[in-house]
Amino acid sequence: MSEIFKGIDKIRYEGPQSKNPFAFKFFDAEKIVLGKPMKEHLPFAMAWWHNLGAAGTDMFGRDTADKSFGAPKGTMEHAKAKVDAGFEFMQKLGIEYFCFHDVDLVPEADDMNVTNARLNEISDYILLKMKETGIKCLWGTANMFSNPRYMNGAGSTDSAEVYCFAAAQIKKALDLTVKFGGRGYVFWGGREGYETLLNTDMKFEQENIARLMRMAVDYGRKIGFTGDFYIEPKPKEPMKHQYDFDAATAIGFLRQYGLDKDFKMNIEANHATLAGHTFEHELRVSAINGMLGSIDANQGDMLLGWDTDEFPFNVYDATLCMYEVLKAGGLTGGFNFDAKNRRPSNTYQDMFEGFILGMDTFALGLMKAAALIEDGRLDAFVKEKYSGFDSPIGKKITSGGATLEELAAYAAELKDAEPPHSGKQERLEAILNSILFG
Ligand code: XLS
Ligand code: NI
Ligand code: NI
Repeated sequence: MSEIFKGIDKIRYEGPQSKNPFAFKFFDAEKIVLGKPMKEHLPFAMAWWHNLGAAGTDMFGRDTADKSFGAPKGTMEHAKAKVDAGFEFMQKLGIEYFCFHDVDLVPEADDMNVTNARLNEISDYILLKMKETGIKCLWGTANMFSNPRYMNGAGSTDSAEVYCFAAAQIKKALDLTVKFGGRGYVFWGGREGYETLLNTDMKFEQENIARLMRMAVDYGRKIGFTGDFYIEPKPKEPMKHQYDFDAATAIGFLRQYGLDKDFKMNIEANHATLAGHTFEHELRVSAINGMLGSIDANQGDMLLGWDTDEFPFNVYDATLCMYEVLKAGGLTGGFNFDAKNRRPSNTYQDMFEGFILGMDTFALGLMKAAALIEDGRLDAFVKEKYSGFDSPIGKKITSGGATLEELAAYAAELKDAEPPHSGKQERLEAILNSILFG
């Protein structure tokens, strides 16, 4: 097999002063941060669909990039060329994981049995490459949103037959995930939502989605899948309203249907902002509920209202993300770059530079978040902020032993409460800046 990305060698760490576009400035895999090498804090993954598939087609124009990798598109030869390209790419960047949808791997046939036979063939080939290189699978998923049969939903469809096809795809994608030893299995419900309530039985649809997830858990556990199932929340796009709106909504859904022991969240930065939240908000909500699983590391554009899937370069966001991750004790999953080059960035070099940018941004975020924790001023402020609850009356409240009557009597005795404490937001933001740029 010949080299595909000719002229690009293994990407190495050269340090912040380097002007070499094909070197890491901040990601230094073996560098120890808070007692662990960077690469263990940051298990990066390549998204098969964007990196090996997306070639620039948008609503207004065709491909701008050549992702044929020397083979005609829509053939098994091309599917194999993508495997070769993907593994060469990951090896050159030192990326240890990949994520995939079933239909990212092979061209989908009209007959599902043919698609499945193709999946068997390609997964044998991928497995070989995995053994050869030591590269692992972060998570797998089934694409239940592109095929027109899912226009009314997959788990939320109005057709029992379509529902069976969704089940069949999940079954196969789980087989593949287990075959690859994947750490997780993702549900992203792109078509699980509605356009108008006038034609929608929301309760019926949500119950059916839960049944499908339950069947997936039962089957997965039966075939030896020990990893986590993930919901990847997103409020909208392609549907006007998607049921897994945000982490809080998805967690409530999982608890309602008894799925919370098997599922965690896969939080995507750009989905958080579409939901009107910050990335760190979604991470905190997941973490305090014990459900922070994995991350789709990308970045949106606040001037645009859709999922632009950009490579992350915003160091503030990456720092605040890594602050949440470190405080939560790390991820059980990893950092999947669910990101693609901008349409005019259409060369092989751009593919590498996108990942270098993203990996360096998260490496910076990790180091800055570690510095914030070591500095301790933010933690100390938050601790002090609630210290009024260390008083006898405060302890009575937090231990759950207080009654309304008692507290009302206490307030009546005081006549007036102490003056409210300053939130000191500006001081804390200044600390953040001094750690980032000091
Ligand atoms: C789309 C989602 C998708 C999932 C996997 O917005 O981010 O790419 O990560 O189906
Ligand atoms: Ni995603
Ligand atoms: Ni997305």
